[in-house]
Amino acid sequence: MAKPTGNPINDQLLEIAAQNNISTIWDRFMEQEPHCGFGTLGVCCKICNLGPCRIDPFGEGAQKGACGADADTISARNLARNTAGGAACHSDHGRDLARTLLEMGRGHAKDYSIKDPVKLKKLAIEFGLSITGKNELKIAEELGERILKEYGQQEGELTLIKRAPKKQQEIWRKTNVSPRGIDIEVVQAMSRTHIGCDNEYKHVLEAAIRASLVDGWGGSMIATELSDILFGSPEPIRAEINLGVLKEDEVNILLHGHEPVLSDIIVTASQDKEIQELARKNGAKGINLSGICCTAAEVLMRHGVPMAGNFLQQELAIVTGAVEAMIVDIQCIMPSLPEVAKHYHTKLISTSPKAKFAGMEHIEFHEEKAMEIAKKILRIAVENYKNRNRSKVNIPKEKMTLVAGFTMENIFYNLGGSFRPSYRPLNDAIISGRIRGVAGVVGCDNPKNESGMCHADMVRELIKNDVLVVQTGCSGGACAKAGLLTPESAFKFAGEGLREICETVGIPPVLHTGSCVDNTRILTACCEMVKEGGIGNSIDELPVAGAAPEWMSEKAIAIGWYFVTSGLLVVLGTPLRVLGSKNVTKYICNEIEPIYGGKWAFEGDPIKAAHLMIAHIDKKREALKLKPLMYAKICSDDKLIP
Ligand code: BF8
Repeated sequence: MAKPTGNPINDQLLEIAAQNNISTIWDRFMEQEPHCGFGTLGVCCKICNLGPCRIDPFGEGAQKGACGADADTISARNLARNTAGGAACHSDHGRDLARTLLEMGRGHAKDYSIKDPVKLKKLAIEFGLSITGKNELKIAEELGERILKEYGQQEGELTLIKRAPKKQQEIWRKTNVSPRGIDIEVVQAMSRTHIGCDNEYKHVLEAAIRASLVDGWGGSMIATELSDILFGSPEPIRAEINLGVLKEDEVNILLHGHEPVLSDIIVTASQDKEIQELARKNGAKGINLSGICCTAAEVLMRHGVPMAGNFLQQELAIVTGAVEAMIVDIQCIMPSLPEVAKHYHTKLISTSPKAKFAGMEHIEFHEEKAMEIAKKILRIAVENYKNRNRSKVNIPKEKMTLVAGFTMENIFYNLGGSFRPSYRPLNDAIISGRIRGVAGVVGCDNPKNESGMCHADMVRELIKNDVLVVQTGCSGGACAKAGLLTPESAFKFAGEGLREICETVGIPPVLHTGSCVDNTRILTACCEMVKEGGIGNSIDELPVAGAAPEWMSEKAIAIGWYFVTSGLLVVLGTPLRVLGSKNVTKYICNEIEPIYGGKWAFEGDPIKAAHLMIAHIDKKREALKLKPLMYAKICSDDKLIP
């Protein structure tokens, strides 16, 4: 059986899985141990068929691959390809939303509508469109076309780069990384890293940086904006999280993946009278939707749909025996799910033209027939309720409440600017020393760690030290399960200064801002903090830091890169696979800071990692000559003096 995960609910379900001979991610992870040292250090090259080649990190064996590539070239190329993979995923997500907007504007996707017309118009103007005399559909059509053009743009600069402070834009131009279009930078990261192409490691990493910038200031930012326009800009909302949200007497349907184009329609379709009636006819009291992974964050923030679990809990959700259907689209969906589902009645339905899974039923989703397809899928789920084997049902009792739905816009109001929306209250709280600074804690959960414990430990340490935390993705889920995402948690866990702010405004000390593409909300919030003034003229001057304590996906690498090159320190719980090259490690963890203002750091202990961030925030406060902290705390490298 898998080793204990540090999370009692997971352990309880893992025991049931073991009794039934069901292999889970923890078992397969252990089978892989010890992990290949060459791969871990980034010095295994599989790019061409001269190899695979590997460099001896101890300097005794081969120091060059068959083509002559050394550890610097190999690890830089691997990292650039990972970054391109992550950027491609997020950017394709944004592209699909642009296509949905376009099809809706053309009248072909009638089940969608504009939910945030103010944002639609604002974004259209930002993209240089004239909106005078045009109705919303026309604007949507033109904006969809305009954004899709930006994907294929060959020269110039991305439109949304202009949101960044001037200094960041100048740095990117000066270092030749300002992205021209979205697709070109991803393609070029791949072409430059082909055998015998770009070999000088810093130059190879330039391709990685460009690809990451098209993610942060392109594809992901577009995905966030268009999701708000099409599905509604989130508002703070109270909801529930953890596998305890599954219900004994209702049809449990899990929405898993990333793109809200299908999941949002499923939420509407599930309220349809005919579907509800069908549920009752099949013996259920109703339909209980809940989410896994970032799709969960999308429907949680907009509809209050509970979040069943994070990435690591997707198999365990099926092991509860109470799930009638899991509907998946793209990203972070384990190929193992059909094997787990064989032991239960759960139907697995894949829906994206981009992703099929051996052993899953595929019902392809198309925007033109959104509602029809959503209802078809729901009927399958509902009719499966009668097949539930009660003797196999083990729904854990544990669930937690959370408040989610914070955005760059509504934070204006939540931080006390009700009459004059403004970041002033936040900046003033930082200037006066009530809040020390802001930390973005984001990313996946990983069996290398203890099921989300690293996130919670790190975040508790940060808020204890008056650092306001913003979160996305599975990290937000992990901290919600630890009870950190309620206003009440400020009383229990926050330092005195942060607690005062949270009490006054009624917000949690940890703000959930959505899915992984919504990390761009953190970028835009940083831009607003700079604009408001008093805490720096560029992102790299802000007392802000980022972390992904349990990262695992390529998307996390792309996200980390765009934060680093936008000026922030990013601390990872496990290192990027570059340690086999001293030069690449030194470059990305040190030498890059004077160029871009940010850098990478690797620290496995979440408390020490929190203190790296606090020390960084303090360094920025000092440079800005801000007032001492109101409730003085001095941070040394490894210890806080209260
Ligand atoms: O995009 S945090 S495990 S679900 S990659 Fe995946 Fe990581 Fe979760 Fe969402 Ni993000």
